[in-house]
Amino acid sequence: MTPDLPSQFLSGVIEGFYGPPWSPAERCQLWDWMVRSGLNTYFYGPKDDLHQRAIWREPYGEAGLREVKDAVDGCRSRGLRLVYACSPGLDVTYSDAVDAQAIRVRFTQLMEAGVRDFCILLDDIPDAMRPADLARWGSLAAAQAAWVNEVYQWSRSSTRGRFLVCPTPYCGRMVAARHGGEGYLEILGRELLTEIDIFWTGPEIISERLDLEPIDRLTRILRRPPLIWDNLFANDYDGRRFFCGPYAGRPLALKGAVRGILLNPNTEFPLNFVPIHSFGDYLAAGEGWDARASFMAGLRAWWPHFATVGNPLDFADLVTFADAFYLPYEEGPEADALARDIARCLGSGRIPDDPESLAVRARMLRLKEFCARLVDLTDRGLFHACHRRVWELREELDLIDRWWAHRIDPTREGHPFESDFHRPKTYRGGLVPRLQSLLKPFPDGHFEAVVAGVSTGGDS
Ligand code: GDL
Repeated sequence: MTPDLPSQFLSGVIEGFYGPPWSPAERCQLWDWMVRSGLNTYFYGPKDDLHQRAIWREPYGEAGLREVKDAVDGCRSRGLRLVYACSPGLDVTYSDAVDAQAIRVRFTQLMEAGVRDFCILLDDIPDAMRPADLARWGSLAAAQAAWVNEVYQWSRSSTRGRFLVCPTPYCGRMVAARHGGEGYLEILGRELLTEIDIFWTGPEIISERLDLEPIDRLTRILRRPPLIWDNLFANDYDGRRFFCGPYAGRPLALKGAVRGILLNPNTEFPLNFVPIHSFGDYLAAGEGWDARASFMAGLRAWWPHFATVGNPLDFADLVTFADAFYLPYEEGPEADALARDIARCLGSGRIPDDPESLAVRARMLRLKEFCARLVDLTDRGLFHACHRRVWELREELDLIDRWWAHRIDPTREGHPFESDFHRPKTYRGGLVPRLQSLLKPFPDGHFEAVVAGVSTGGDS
């Protein structure tokens, strides 16, 4: 068997979000997109496949196993590496021989189905230790390193594939908060066999930037370069957004500083077209990375998916629309400029009926109309994937437009503004907005309680 050392740079996509896993058909589509973009690795680890976490000890049944085999065949026929994950961390006892046997049984089942590359995910678990583990190892990192080493070494008699682990603290903020215990990364780096790849999401779970200096420091601590689990485009944590912007905030030199980069993207599969396209551009780029140019190229390639059963849409409107769902830390320039211009018109206190303001209103209406027209997409999967977010954007634009009409109508002067279509409780109703109104977040990350409309810093 050819040794498969961590020399290959892993580039690919992680199915590793919370929420409904992708369908077999979506995975086939993904692999085709990956091949076209020059990516080499598909990682299977959806949090809500019950066999991943909740019932990790139970072997897959017939239907589950068929999906595994389809994934093996689908990846193999396209020359892609398939990494299969298991997340035992919620209730594993590292010192329990029965649990050690359970992971071997699971991996044996997967090997028999043709899987060669594995991952043990220990993210998103409490860092409390069972007394037996504490007595034997003294720290969570030592217990996990011993456990993973053991499984890794056992697996070597059957596979030379890559072996990955996601640590319990997997970003800078968690380490700073001592999640996983004091010295977690140092112990893991020292005790985990160096062939095993260690995931890292950057300074944050959702990292705006991945800079070289912290990665170099981490490499020294881990005694190997990390493998990046990139949540830039993940949206499982935010029901109102998706992200179809470019791969941004990562210097090209990052590619030479890590063992690989895998994207854990939007839960709604069809919305990942531009992110994967742009990531492919980034991987291929030799020097000079223009994220916006890559975004525009990705949008042009995505454009055929916006064919409709009626009059064709306008590409310029797609740019504004995609800018509205760009990246977690920024809107794209067109949407950003539109939001600023609308805010200026609404906030000036004067009647917004001058030509400049009316031009802003016209731009806003174009975006609203584009949202409304998406119902005509022939790609129904794409329409369904973005429908709820698009509905919400359209409603907000519609409300502002009604306000605008009210303001410039001399017959309404002095009357309060109301909308027939945005009524109390059916519009922005429910428990979530009520709760959201109680704690106000500030840009620096702190929150203040809001008491009867006034925010208070509590003790301060
Ligand atoms: C996480 C989870 C991931 C989830 C993402 C975004 C890792 C290693 N784990 O913390 O499954 O999709 O946040 O919510 O990132």
